[in-house]
Amino acid sequence: MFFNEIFVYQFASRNSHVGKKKIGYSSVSRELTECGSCLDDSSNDVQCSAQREDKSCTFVCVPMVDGTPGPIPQEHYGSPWESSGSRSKRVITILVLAFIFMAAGFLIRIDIFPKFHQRLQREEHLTFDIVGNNAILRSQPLLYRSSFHFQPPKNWMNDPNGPMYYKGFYHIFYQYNPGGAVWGNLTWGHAVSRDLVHWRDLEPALKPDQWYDNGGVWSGSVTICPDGSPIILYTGVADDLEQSQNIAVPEDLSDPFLRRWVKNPENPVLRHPVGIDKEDFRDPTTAWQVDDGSWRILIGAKMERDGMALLYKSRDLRHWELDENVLHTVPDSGMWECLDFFPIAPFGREAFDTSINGPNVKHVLKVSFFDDKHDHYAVGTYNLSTESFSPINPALDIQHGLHYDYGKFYASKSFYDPVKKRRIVWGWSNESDSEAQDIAKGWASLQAIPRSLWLDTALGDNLIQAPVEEVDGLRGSKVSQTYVNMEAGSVVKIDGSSGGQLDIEVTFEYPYISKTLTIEDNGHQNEPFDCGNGGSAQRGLYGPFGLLVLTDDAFQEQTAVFFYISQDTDHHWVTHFCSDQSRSSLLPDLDTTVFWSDVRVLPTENFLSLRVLVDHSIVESFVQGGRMAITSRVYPKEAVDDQAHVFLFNNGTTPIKVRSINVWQMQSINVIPLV
Ligand code: DQQ
Repeated sequence: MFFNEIFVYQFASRNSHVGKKKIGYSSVSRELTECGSCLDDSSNDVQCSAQREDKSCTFVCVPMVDGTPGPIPQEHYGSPWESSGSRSKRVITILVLAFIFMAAGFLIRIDIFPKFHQRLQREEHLTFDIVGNNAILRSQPLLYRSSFHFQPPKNWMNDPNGPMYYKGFYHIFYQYNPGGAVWGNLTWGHAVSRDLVHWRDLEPALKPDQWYDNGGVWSGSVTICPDGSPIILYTGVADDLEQSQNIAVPEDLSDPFLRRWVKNPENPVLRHPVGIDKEDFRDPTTAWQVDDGSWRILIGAKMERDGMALLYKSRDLRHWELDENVLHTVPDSGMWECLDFFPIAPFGREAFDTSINGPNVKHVLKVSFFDDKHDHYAVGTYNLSTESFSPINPALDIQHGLHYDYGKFYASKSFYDPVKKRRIVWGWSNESDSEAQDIAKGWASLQAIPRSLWLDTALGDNLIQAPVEEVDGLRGSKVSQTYVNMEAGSVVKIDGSSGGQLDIEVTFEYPYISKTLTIEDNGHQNEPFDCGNGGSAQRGLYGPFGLLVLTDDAFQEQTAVFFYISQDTDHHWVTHFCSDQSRSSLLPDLDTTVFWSDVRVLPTENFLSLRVLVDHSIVESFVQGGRMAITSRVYPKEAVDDQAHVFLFNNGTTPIKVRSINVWQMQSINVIPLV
């Protein structure tokens, strides 16, 4: 039997060891991995035991040959989870080689660094300076491509995954089918941006290539570890449809694009628990760290028909235990997908990083309901001792009402932007056309404009959403009008506002409503208002009034986004906002749903405000300062580009005053394909 000379090294941090101790057996020692793990490489060949102290790990590994101890095999050091011993050897080798190379370069007067710098500059230039594929000729297949929303150069995309900021770049990953314009073969597409506006699409970060994810690399999140390195947690789907949770880490942390990711050899790190079907266990959240240093994640699940947020605990992000409590559950709500859970400041727009908690901190729980394809949320408190979430306003719990968006916006995912100290949410905007049309277009789905999120302090239980401020930088020429009187049944064209790429802001005066009016005056004869029942063609006392966008001069095609104020059956006047896809196009086979919901208007607010981003096939409306939002997808045939106009309209029977309207032409962004 052979024994190596044996030392145990203790590491205080990634790169510095604090001492070594001779103990008598072959050993491998290791610092804590990025997120505090003592990662054990035990196998049939090597048996290790790990001891985790406060900030360091000690491994004692006994190499096994035919069941007896032997020398440590070299390949044991080769994985991305390598010991710092092998890492430092490699660093020394690289430094020596670099020195020899530089000395040789100096001797033969090769100008190494200027060339290197030129290359870097060219990369930068490539990243953001060339004309993007979205801006090229808008011939038929491109007619409905967006010009300032993110979409990959071709093919199918759905959920946003693991958004983050790393070394000067915003990253977005997304569910992507490299093989076509329909859902399937899911990989993690990947793009980077300096400004959340212009993008460079990269090669997919994760592909289905392991037994546990051969059926698809599904949604997940990124957690930024305390040392700044990111770690992906994602759902893998096996051939037998089992959903499991898995880890991947960057191969090279010095690459700000993080182009290559390595799956953990110990995947899957989480299998579905007893009582949860193998097909109902997915979409891990970003992890958050609590006071004792341990981590938490949520995973979406259902038991029978009850949707729930399963809570898992870990000391190292790799070994997880199911908590006896579920964080939250709603009977009969169906499968919960793509959960998001984050803290929010009680005042102001400045956001908190995901692990912040305390007496003044509120939390947002967002659940994507598989059954109705909407992102429901509630503002509440997270009680760490009971590991539970309770909504501030029980009447606004997850199942009741608040959605990020009442239209086409799903599977959203937020992240904390450390640069501007804000929380940004991305959401998937699916198509309203048919699968056959998507195949003909060669692409399907957009990401909605990234939105900043903060608490609506006036209400305390509601969020405000606004396009990230960087979008304002795309505004070009502008037309404005102020104090426009809209008589009953009138339509006013906004000259100079034609085109398919617009940012529109409009403010209406809230109409005076006499207290003596009855529900009959309102014309609804005790029927509760339903915007789906005729859309903008309904006629009441106060509404519909608003905007027609992507509308041709003959009004054959029009997308109406509008307010409608009506008295409900308990005699309260309620303001509604609707986005009507039903008259948007002369083309067949489109989803013609009218999306709508109530708008919460404070007694002190004597106005109604609306901001609409129009981008060829997407109409994204932010209402009352961002208190609610609705996204529609439309495909006009005639009302395109310079045949697409903007009108103010009032189809109600009471005159309405417009305080102001501003319409900006929007510039196209660059989405540079991988070259
Ligand atoms: N999309 C992913 C799932 C997720 C669903 C698969 C939500 O992980 O639950 O593409 O749209």
